[in-house]
Amino acid sequence: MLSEKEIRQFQQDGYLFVPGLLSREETSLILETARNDHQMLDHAFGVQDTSGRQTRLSLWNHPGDDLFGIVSRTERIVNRMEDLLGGEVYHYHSKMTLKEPRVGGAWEWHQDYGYWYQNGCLFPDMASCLIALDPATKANGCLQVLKGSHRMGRIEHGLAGQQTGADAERVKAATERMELVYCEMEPGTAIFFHSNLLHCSAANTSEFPRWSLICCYNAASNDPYKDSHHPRYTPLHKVPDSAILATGAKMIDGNDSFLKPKPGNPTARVPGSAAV
Ligand SMILES: O=C(O)CCC(=O)C(=O)O
Repeated sequence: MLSEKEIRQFQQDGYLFVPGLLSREETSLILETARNDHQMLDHAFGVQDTSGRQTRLSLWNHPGDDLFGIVSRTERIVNRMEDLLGGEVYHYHSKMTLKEPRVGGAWEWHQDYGYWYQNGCLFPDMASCLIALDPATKANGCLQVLKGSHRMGRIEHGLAGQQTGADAERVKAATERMELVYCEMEPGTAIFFHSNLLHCSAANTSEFPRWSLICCYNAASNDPYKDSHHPRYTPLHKVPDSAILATGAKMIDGNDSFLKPKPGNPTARVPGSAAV
């Protein structure tokens, strides 16, 4: 599915863009379905950044037969993940991030493996596929990555607002030495990124929302040694790429694997919360 060159690029940079991973028709279908999916939206929770602004996300562990579950099981995503991680992968979780106009807060600098390490995953053989549903621009707080930073290995993480951020001294040193890439993306474009890639995003100060679907995977060979709020190895049932349009606007129904913050403590079940 991916060329040797693309795999080498991912290994070198820690990320790979796939323009047009989803067609216009598929992307509009997903965004429209998301905006009307009450179960998904009712499970969304807010996470504050260091300035007190809030960004919202809805997160579920197991992919169902609804449209979002189907997207995360399509061959075009899963086969690419398997090429990048070097073998069978399973679905670790998916999240819809809802960065609303003028209010959507920032995500502090972090590595996803800064959190997932705590869940008993011995190796950073994990990665995410972020699909832009709205146009992602600097103005609406697009993802930012530090090119090649995954090669630093896991960095210590500590509290930053209601989120957990990577050690500030190391982030500063890294930003002085590595290229900062603003991931401006058309709807339907995806970025596959390594779990040790340092990333963040600024607040959304624009008039436009930035919703993204982020599907996260773990290598089957990296089955966590202990239970956590994300699943241990669970076989992933791939579906053909045509399944997205064939499924249509099927909303989430009866998925009991949403992550729920405890009342009064939005991050209680979400260590660090940003990379959850
Ligand atoms: O898309 C974003 O703004 C960042 C999301 C993120 O950092 C994460 O979910 O780990």
